Amino acid sequence: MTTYLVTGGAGFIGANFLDLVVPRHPEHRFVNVDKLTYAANLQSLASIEDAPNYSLARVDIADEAAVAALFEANDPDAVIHFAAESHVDRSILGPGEFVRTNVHGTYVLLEACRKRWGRDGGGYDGKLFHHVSTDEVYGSLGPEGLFTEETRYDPSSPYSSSKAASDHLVRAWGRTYGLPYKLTNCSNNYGPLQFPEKLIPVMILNALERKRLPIYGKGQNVRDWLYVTDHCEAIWKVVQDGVVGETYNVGGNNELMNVEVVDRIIDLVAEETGADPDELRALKEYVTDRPGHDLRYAIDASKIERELGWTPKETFETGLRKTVRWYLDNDAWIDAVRTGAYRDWIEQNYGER
Ligand code: NAD
Ligand code: TDX
Repeated sequence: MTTYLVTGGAGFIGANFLDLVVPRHPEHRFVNVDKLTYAANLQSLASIEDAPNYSLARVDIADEAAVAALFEANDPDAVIHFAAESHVDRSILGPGEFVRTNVHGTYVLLEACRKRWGRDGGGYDGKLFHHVSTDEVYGSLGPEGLFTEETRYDPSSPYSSSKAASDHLVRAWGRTYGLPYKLTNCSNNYGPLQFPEKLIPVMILNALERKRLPIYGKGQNVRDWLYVTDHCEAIWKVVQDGVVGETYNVGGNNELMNVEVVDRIIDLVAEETGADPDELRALKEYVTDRPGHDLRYAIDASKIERELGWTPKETFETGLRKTVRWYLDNDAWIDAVRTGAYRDWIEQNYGER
């Protein structure tokens, strides 16, 4: 039996990950370590909350004493580290929490692993720190080229620079203390359970409610979209079969301009609900651009494909249809995330654009 501490397991990707691996691996124990911030939703974990190999620990990863007690109580073999402040626009309006959780929180976890597993503990044999990171650490591409694992770091936003810092800490703990680590840097995820502050759920829910569809700048920025379960399968594959000390880029080979994404959402919402697509198209509104807005992200995922045999299963068409259907079918989940704090955020972010 392996005990995995899965940080940030009540968020979008973490919950999809637990939903996939907990039922599939009754022989392992999964402890979800989550502070339960605005981005968490326990309803996302309804299908596994009673599983005998699953438990939840409400812990702030930046709290050294709480993390030490967590390690003492659970004696983990591996950490799969999803927990982060993840939204670029929030990082622009309030960067402090991003440094605290993403940088200091990662440091606290690394130190907890070093103390428990390192020279003073039982040793690093069979132990693993898997760090879940983003392609945004590489900065912005022009019209040509792809990010490889060798691309120089050049982050633009407080979010991406905090993730870049955390990547550097993980590699430094590997080189200096011998901590066994693996890293994945993934492109934009979409799918069920994504908090409605990110592009795709904002556009789906606004289209359903006939609210304006706010497109930053000219809408020409390009992102590489990957369905969330494809990302989760990639992480599990790297955790199981990846080489310690290696980094794997994960992407969907699926580059689209933001306006193209919005147009596809409009078509699908119209198709699924019988709405008039022209009425939905009229909701599109070009608003003030994001400061420091990266133009284009694109991933070369050939290393994980070649070395570990991972490829995405969903196309953007199949994945986006599933996603639209999921938001149509899950009113209770949507109501649960739309607290007063959510409404304040919408007002703050979009109010003056
Ligand atoms: P999310 O914002 O949906 O969820 C983050 C989770 O972390 C939440 O459950 C939150 O409660 C928890 N958390 C935040 N601060 C914490 C703290 N101090 N202690 C403990 N838990 C805390 O994020 P997501 O989109 O699921 O992203 C998960 C990870 O994947 C992040 O590390 C992110 O950088 C990375 N990533 C995300 C994407 C994407 O497109 N969403 C792409 C590539 C990489
Ligand atoms: O209302 C919007 N209008 C708009 O035009 C929003 C919310 C976004 N956008 C644009 C900005 C980006 O070019 O859409 C694109 C995608 O925006 P986000 O969904 O905020 O994602 P992004 O900034 O690309 O970052 C995401 O992918 C990489 C995640 O939030 C990160 O956690 C991940 O690391």
